[in-house]
Amino acid sequence: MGAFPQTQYFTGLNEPVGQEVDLKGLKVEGDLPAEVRGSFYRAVPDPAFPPKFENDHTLSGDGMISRLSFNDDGTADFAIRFVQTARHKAEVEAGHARFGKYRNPFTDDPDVQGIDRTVANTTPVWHAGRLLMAKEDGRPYRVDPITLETIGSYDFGGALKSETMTAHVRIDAETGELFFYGYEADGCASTKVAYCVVNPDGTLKSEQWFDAPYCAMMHDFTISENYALFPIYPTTADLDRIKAGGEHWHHEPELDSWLGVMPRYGDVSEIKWFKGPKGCHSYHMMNAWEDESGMLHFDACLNDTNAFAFIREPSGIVMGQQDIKGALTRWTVDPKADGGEVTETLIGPPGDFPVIPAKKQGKPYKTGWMLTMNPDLQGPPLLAGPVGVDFNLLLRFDGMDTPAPHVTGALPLPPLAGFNEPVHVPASDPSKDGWLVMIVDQQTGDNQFVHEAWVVDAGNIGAGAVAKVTIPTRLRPQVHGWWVPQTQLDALG
Ligand code: V55
Ligand code: FE
Repeated sequence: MGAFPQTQYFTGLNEPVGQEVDLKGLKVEGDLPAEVRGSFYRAVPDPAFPPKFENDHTLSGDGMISRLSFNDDGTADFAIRFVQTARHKAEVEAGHARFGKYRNPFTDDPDVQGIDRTVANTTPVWHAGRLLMAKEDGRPYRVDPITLETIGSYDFGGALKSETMTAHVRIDAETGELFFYGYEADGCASTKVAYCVVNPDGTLKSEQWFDAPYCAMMHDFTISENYALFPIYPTTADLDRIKAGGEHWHHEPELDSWLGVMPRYGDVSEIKWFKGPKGCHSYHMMNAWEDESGMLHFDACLNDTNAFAFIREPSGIVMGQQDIKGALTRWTVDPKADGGEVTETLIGPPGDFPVIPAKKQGKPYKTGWMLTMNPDLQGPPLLAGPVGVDFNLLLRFDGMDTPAPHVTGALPLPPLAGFNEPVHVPASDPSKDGWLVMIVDQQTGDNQFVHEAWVVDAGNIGAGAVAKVTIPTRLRPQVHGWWVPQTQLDALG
């Protein structure tokens, strides 16, 4: 077995860990709010073996599912397990990597052709009492929410036809329905997109297929009360390139972006396409909502190019990470119009990992939170994650349902520290803001790190953590998380 490449994706905080742990009765310092009772699940990519290709990166890492549970007695438990994907098992069996480049099956060892190559490493999705580890290049894996044992690849009881399911689903808290899509639904570099609605009991209610304007990396989407919104940004796949052993994604700055809008219970033939700016890209949307006049607003963390250097570089885009321009950006369209162009408004600073209360999904909302870089940092940032630098400032926005949202709170970290994406824990009193829970990483020496879970008052983030749990084991950066209240875990029986 060779060594891991000595690149930013495999060194420092990004150094692979690959250790399954079970830590019980961890001490919670400070005042843990009674409302923070439940489990914080996290998806963590962590390659078990050095990759076949030196230019491999974060997105290929084997999925690990992590659970931080806050106990009745005021302590916390922490566990992490590999998702036992078919790919992980095939590699453990051989003792080395057998699958090749990110989303390029033509670079795999011949004897693993046909084995499901997804790594289930992006989002733990909780719906209808099931926990799914999702990644956009394949179907999710179902995991036991208590033991973290892998149950197996999940296809909604045989109902799902799409070969893929996105890692970014949307749940309407009022109806309990799960909305999702899968792109490249029938194979590598296909334009087919499957749009799916899942009943509150977890049964698949509908699956409809449509064609995207081109094969794009469709990482996230949104719903509003009446519509489903599909953004298309020009990070594109090409089958010939992939067959020749090239990268799955290239970013194309000269290509238009699009926003597809359809009635969320309608027929895919009703999709209208609204044109956006050329060359832009967003990984995550904060929300979509309709105002009183019926205009539809789509709020996204938009950049002028793809945020990942390992996508820009093979595309011939030469620029430093710090030269990317971005903003929390609103695209407004009249959903009754027959297409046209989006109206773009910049409503906040650059950043990513937007968070809103689950009950505001698809609805006019007042408040959101987001991670960004602290412009006043008095020292070096923490080098980690897929872009190479960790976010170190948490912001709160209010007035999201107005034309001019504004920053109403900020929590900066010191040098050499970074936030992982927070989850929102609702308050029992709906007029209260609830809590944000997240892992904070801090570098304390040469290849030495401290990892803490922070519980922050979502209504007063500037006050910092009201409670903290030190996690006494090395952690790799997380992608997305999910909060599951204890009442829902108890209801599993
Ligand atoms: C992202 C992450 C992925 C992926 C595609 O953060 C995009 C964006 C962790 O895997 O496969
Ligand atoms: Fe994501």
